Amino acid sequence: MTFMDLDGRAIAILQENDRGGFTIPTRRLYPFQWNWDSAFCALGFATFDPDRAWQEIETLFEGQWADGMVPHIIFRRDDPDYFPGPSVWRTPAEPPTSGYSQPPVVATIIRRLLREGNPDDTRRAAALFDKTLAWHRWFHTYRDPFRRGVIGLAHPWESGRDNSPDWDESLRAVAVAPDLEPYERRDLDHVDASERPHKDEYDRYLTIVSFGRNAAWDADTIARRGPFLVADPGLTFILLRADRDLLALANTLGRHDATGEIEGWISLAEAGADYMWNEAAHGFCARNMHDDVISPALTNASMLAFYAGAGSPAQRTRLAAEARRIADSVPFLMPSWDPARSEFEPRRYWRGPIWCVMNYMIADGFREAGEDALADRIRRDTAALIERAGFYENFDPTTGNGCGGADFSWTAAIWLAWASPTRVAAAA
Ligand code: 9WN
Repeated sequence: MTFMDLDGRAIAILQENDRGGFTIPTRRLYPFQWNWDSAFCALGFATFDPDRAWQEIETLFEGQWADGMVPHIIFRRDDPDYFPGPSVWRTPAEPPTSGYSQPPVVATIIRRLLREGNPDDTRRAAALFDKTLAWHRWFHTYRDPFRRGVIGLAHPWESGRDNSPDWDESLRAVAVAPDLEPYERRDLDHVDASERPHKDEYDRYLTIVSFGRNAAWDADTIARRGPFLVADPGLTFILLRADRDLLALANTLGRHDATGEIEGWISLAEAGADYMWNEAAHGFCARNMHDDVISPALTNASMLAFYAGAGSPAQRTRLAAEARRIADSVPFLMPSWDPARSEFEPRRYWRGPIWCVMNYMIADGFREAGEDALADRIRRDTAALIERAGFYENFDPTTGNGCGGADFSWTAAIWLAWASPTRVAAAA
């Protein structure tokens, strides 16, 4: 396929996965609206249907809870292809949703839509401002309960990096509920088991869900007394970057009433990043917020320090050196776990494979930090992976083969918005 053919195919994927105002990530495997997937889809739609881009974010906020949280899945209706569906979550939400959130990339994406859009977009951004502010406040309140300036996840699904070895030790410490309801996974009907989490992990995922259900999904109880709270470089750095973009939006939109609160969050996070610094790994790593045990290795989320503008110059120099080491060790960047580690599995999701959305954010950060060679390599690799394998959910960094679901919405969106050579030419 030529680049133009791939552009056309990417548009077709977004249109085929459009369910009327919102987009599913891929057929069958993920048949609902997912939080950060939708935000990235908006970037793709913006390249050919700007109105539809805004609508994607507006429908995402239809799922927002009264306490400000924007859930990681909006179900709207049940679908036998996915487990666990709304009957397992039993949240009090309408439309039915899950009970955890996902990385808040929305403010950053709204800012980009506004920058590249037309004057009427200001009205749509203004209408989304308070909702986004409330969601950020929810993260700072309920996912940083000890006011450390880092954001913890209450469930691996909240990180968006569900099966990362970052959670292994904290997850092992979760005792599987003896009264766990029997369940049947559906993901294994659609994707090979070698690319998905093990049963041990699913038992614990569902045990954590049952804690939330038994706590009637009270955010304070979940954060303070729940079985799992791990500070995540991914959530922390994505929120720090999103806070900076929300602050810029507040200034553009004349919302000076909000700037003091957002500036406070930014200062806290800039100071808090040190909590996740792992001297042995030369980077920022996940850390259990109850027992302070730190994860041993770098991930693609560690590399988001540049995107967030976090870390001292010395820390950033060491982290960039690690990125170059990893770049020399695999044909394609950026693996989701350090390939030098024994836990590295190039095809099992979040334990090695590459995600285009992570690459987009990491490269953006490297570019802003003046690390142009790394930024260029990541963009070239992303384009090459899609050209060779197609629009897969994720990719094996050792072979470039596609893994997980096919015809994947956010992969198509990232192609259109950033990786396609036609996009690079248009932006030049
Ligand atoms: C659970 C939809 C989602 C992504 C996540 C990714 C995967 C779901 C799952 O798919 O998670 O949320 O069932 O595996 O890990 O990042 O948003 O694409």
